[in-house]
Amino acid sequence: MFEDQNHKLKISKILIANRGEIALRIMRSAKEMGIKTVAVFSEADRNALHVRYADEAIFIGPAPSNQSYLVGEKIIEACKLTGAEAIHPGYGFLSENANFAQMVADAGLILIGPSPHAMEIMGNKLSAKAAALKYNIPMVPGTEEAIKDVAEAKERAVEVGFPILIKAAAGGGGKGMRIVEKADDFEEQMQLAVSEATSAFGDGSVFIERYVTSPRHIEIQVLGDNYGNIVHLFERECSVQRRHQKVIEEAPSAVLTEKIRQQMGKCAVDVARSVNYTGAGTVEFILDENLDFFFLEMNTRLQVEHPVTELITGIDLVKEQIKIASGEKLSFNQEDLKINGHAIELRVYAEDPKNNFLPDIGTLQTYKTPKGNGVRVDDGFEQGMEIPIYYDPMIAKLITYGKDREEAIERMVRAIAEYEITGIETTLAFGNFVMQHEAFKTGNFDTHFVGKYFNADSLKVEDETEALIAAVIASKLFEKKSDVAPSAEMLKSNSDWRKNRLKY
Ligand code: MV4
Repeated sequence: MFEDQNHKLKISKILIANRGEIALRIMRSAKEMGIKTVAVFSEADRNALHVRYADEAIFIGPAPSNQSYLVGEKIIEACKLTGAEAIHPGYGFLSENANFAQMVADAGLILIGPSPHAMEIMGNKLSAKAAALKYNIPMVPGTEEAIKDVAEAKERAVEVGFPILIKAAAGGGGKGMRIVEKADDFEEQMQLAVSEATSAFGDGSVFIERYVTSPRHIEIQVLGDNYGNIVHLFERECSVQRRHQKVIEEAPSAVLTEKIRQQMGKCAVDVARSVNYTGAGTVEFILDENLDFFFLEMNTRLQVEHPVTELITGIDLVKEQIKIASGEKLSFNQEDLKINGHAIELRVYAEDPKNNFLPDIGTLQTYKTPKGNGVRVDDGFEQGMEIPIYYDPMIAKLITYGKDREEAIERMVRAIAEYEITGIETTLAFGNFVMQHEAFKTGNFDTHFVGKYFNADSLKVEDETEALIAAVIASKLFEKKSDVAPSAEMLKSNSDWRKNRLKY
């Protein structure tokens, strides 16, 4: 590390404290910037792509992440061994751990992310809301502090109006949430919520909010530098999710007006400002049927779905993170940022949508990614590799871009059809179902989309229809004794038929 003439701290080597697609994603931007990369890997990842892509790689322990990717001391030790000056934590693992952020600073290293203080405040929903109160940010009515007295809380619940939602202050991703329909159920649900929060987070603090029954989940990407400049990079719509696991995200949202977009963007910047936020972050809102929005929480990391924002803004978020951590000023202001076109991301999970999304592990016998105009695939595997059971079941992110939403959807349908994965079940067919669904196509959906419209039969019917169409075409061609009649070989499976159908 040295200071150049402009007194900017330059980073020459970054350690990526992560694995899979996000480790590769980060290394690619580092490489473009002329920065050397260090991978870390567990026993399960000896042959992983992120290890081969990096300039150097350090073994950090057994497969279970609590003995490898989650051990801060091992990560810092790997920096010392290799001379890496900075750490990019990616998402998950140590990325939102304020203690780790402090350890990194104490070791004289740079964490590519916000300050330990910002992480700590935003790591708790109550302190996050308290910080945001400094500004005029719309929030769902409820309690502003952790509930100590159940009777008092019940009075407040009656005031706010049922249904209400009990939330764990330390929670994330919907864990520890309980809906209470009526006052009679309050005490019981309260007890359950506290014990759930205690066992899940070691912190039984809960609070209540009015339950917004059919919200859309919309989040705003922000970037802040070390000189007080904070901008937003518009919204991502993340309503298509299943049990708090996002499956499809897009930017921009099909429903925001320019006015609401500006208001939400300003609120997001204010939330970030309330903790002097630096780096990339995401401010999460829910939006109700009247297009009223409410601040929920802030995620202090680079998110899985960041590519859709990159595609519509032309900004490389990882490069910006690195530049900010190096002490550079943001090179653009809010007025420089514009939305161009539309992007959609499908998370390709090793899960079987025909079988209640049961995780499906195994070997990628065939793995061929789609290509062509407007298609980006962020992945971390190749054909022949095994999906380890120890980590997140996401294999890849398929991202399409178009001049407008319709074109992005059409490209997604085409790219899904081109994507060939055998050996494991994936959420590709589920993605196709969503893309073809009227509610999705018209933009008329909320967080209940999956529960409302999808069941295992949704895909089986599609399979049968395809098989039927194939059979009808085959028999017609056979009747005509056409010399282009498909052979038995061509018809033996759906995927073979799919590959060959363009020929007739
Ligand atoms: C809510 C809500 C309705 N009303 N809060 C779920 C995850 C966490 N980040 C916040 N969540 C919600 N909070 C109030 N007052 C509905 C949800 C919610 C949700 C939010 C975003 C994305 C998907 C969701 C699915 C179910 C519930």
